[in-house]
Amino acid sequence: MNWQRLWLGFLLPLTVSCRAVGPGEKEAAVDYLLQYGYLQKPLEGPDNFRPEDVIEALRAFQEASELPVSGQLDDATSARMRQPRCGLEDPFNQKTLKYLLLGHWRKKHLTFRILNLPSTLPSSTARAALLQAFQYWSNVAPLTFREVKAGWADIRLSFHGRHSLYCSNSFDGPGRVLAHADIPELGSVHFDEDELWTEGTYRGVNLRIIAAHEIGHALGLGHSRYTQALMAPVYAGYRPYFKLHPDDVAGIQALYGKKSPEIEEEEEEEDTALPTIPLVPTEPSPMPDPCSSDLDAVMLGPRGKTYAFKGNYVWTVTDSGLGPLFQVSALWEGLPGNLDAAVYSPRTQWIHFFKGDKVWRYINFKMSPGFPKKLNRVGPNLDAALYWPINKKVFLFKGSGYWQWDELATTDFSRYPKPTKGLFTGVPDQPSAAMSWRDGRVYFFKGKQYWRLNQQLRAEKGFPRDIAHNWMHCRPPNTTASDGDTDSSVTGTDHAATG
Ligand SMILES: [Ca+2]
Ligand SMILES: [Ca+2]
Ligand SMILES: [Zn+2]
Ligand SMILES: [Zn+2]
Repeated sequence: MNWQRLWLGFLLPLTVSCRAVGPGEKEAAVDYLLQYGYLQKPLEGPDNFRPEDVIEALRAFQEASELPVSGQLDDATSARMRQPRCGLEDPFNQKTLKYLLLGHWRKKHLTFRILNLPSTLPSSTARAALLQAFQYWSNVAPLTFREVKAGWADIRLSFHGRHSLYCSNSFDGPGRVLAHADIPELGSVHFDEDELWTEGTYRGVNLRIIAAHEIGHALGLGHSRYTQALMAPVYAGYRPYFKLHPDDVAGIQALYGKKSPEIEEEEEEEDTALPTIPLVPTEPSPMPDPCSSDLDAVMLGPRGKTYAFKGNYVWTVTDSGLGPLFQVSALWEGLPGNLDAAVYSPRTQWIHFFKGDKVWRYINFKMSPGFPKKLNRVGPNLDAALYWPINKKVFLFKGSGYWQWDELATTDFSRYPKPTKGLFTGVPDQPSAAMSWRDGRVYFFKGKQYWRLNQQLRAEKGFPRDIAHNWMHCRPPNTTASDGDTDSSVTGTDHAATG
């Protein structure tokens, strides 16, 4: 790393703000600041960043990069942005100069699997580099990593390129983004197959160091503001005598504690005593029955597809019947099951999924960089979400209140939540799901029933009705043949015919 930093150090006094910056370079810088979380989408849409916001973002980036803080796009700043780096965001909004924690595993004995290797290294060298990468962490924290050659593993390492069937984040060819990883307890660690992966040389990109960095993410560490830490976002180059920075060690020990020799021995005994325990990926969850389940979330997705979510499963609802049940994570990689809410916005093409205090963003089935994020400005554990095409806003519901969110503006949430009943008349508190549908109506779902709202957002007469019968194409319950049922069969054709 050091020659690069030295080079920058020499360069700085000579070139700071001496040269006019071309428009292309400025755009690239804004893209970079956006991509890595220094700059947020502005009020007026994607093209108009307020100059003061860009300056502020540049200052934050320069501060985090240990560059002179000018707020100007000088040569040193541009050069820094061109350096190869990790694909994860730098959420450096806090001022503490300390490791950042993103989550942790609830166990200390983890398995890993190497799914493929780079073509640029002999496979034994590449494997040794990856194994060594795990060791940096197990040397300082009470963690063990056991390789498995088949089946599920907690941490899965693989190389992919610009396009990948199984990863929602594509890579960008040689240079720039080198690798990315999921935070706990997801476990994907991906390397850009277009890099020149090397070991023991200053040429190319050192596989061992980058793997150790990405495994750090997989274990729950975020980016460090110490540019010399392993967890710094920018690749600092090959170091023959590489070791963890004190900030890396403090970070992993904050998550998993310090390594103590006695604990290690105990754990090894445990491991040998139970060698044949099958590895279960996640707690198996029962497949829901669309005819008898309530729903976690519903969404009118891209291309007018209606999705219903329950537990770990999702299925589509069409006029002619239901699609097959898929694991949620099989369609949206990296997304957990048991969601709180889901909403697709035709305005931005963004799909937002909510669960607990987190939000995930996807475009189609690709997760956007930097997600999931923490839900800071609206309450956690939302009930439901919908997009309302009339005002092009996203509505988030919890309990008896709602937040109205403009996806492309910095919304002032200080006056929210507002009472749901003030805007949506006749709908239940704590809805289990909600959406605007193809017929232009808003639907609320709760338990086994749903409500349809008219253009004035009032629940229509004759509702609630039966979800299973009218949406899930289930036979009406044969126990009762009340007016409710005759009404339902009308709605069944009603909502099906309009699509
Ligand atoms: Ca790359
Ligand atoms: Ca829900
Ligand atoms: Zn990183
Ligand atoms: Zn990937």
